[in-house]
Amino acid sequence: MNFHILTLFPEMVMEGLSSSIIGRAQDAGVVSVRAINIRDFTDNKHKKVDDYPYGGGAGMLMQAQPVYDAYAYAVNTMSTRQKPRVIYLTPQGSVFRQEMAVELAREQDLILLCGHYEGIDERVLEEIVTDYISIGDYVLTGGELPAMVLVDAISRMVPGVLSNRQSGEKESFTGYLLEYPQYTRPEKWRGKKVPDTLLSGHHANIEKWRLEQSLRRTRERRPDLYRSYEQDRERK
Ligand code: 58G
Repeated sequence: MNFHILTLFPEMVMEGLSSSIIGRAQDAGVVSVRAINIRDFTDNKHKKVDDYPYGGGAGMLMQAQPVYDAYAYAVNTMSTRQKPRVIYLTPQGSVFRQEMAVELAREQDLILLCGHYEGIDERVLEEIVTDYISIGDYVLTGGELPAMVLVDAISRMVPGVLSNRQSGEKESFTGYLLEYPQYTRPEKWRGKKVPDTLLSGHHANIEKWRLEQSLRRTRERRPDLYRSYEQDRERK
């Protein structure tokens, strides 16, 4: 999986994705992340990339020209010949979900477009964007954090990024349910014991306990997900 991130803050995304599991996946060559600085592509002699919105209103907009030229550079320097999907991170997109991470992990290349200021001139978006994605219903100062969220969530669904033991497969099957609570040593901490079932070694009982916990936790914390889970079961 090759990510190409179009941004005004290349150091921010490269640093954020260089540690831990995603950093290791890059070292291993399973994932690559390249940040392309939109400012490097402006035709403006003062390196300006923004201007006032027609019709008035607050703030500035990123101009079409540098965004388009950065995009063209990304496509022309990619190994694949096919046209890649281009994701614009915006509060006006579809809210990102695990199933989308699974689907996007099958692509060979993805271009992520990060906006700043009050957004980007609509004409270049119409020209290049294939998917509008939001990471949640709030507004941020830039698309970089959402882009990093996508790179992380998509990368961990790419074969070879997680070890077999931590494999991301299960999530996609369990689908609508939250994870059960987990415990590690010591057996007793501040007077609180690890639940007996988990110490019993009785695997069928452990599975049953975990499912019950997942159901209760989902019902209490995410009633919306719980309803989807129930509806999904009714259909089967
Ligand atoms: C309104 C304000 C429209 C993604 C800003 C567009 C990006 C939140 C998300 C913007 C983002 C999210 C400029 C800054 C997009 C542009 C960017 N904020 N919820 N802000 O995924």
